[in-house]
Amino acid sequence: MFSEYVKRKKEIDSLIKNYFPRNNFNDILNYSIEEGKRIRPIIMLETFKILGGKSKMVNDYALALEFIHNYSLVHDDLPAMDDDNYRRGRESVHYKYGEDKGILAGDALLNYAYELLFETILENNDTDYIKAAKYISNASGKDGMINGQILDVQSDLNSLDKIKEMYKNKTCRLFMCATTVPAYLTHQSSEIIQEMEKLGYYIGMAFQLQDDILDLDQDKEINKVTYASFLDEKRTYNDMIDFTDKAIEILKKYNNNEFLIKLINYLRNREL
Ligand code: GRG
Repeated sequence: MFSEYVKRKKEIDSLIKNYFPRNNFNDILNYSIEEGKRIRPIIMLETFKILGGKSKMVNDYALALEFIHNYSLVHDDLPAMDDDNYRRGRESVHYKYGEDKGILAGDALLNYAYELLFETILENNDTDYIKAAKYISNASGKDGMINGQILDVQSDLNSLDKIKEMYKNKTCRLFMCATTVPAYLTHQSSEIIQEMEKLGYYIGMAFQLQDDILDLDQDKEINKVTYASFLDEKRTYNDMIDFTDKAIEILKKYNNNEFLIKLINYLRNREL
């Protein structure tokens, strides 16, 4: 990890640490949101800066996005989904606290994310803030991330196009929130909004392909269909580099892009 990334991660961690006041169920929620890499909120805060945003209310959108991401991981680990007993190097939420608590913790994080967004919107009377929140709800819902999960569990991933469609929804949509919400919050034109959507898509694809490469041996053992197991490591790596190049090409049009370009270069070499 490079030092500016560590600094920004610490900033997000300090917003998140013991976020929910301690009680039995809140302790489970705090456990659910600990230890992540915080990539999505970091990208959101940085894109906001690049687009000239100043207000602290972006923090609520960044936290809401991280909570939604964490809910998706808690539910993805459940026995009915991926059935994983470990995540982030420790016991997954349902394995530690029971399946019922895993379901409820995910539900609570999802609902709380919207409570946070409504609070911010109530304090700032601005249509673009509502559009930003709607963008997140669409990206996370049945036509976004949940659709990606449906495509994944349906198990008919017999073409690269189908795999790409699944990744676009399951992984990229939240990255697209990280780059597009700041465009709404800073009142950008529809051209810039679309460019930020592309940026998030390219970063998300690169991130997912890197994930595939890192998990390739393990995925082959369990016959899991991924971009990398469907093609091969070399072609997946080349495509991953193409996606990062496309993301960097967009960023080069903007000032103050140094950190995000460095982060993308870091992600393409990451080992975790
Ligand atoms: C709503 C039930 C339900 C599932 C949603 C998105 C999703 C489907 C499940 C998450 C599992 C998964 C492997 C998603 C692909 C995206 C991805 C690589 C997530 C891991 O993101 P990181 O590495 O996680 O940023 P950390 O732990 O660092 O926060």
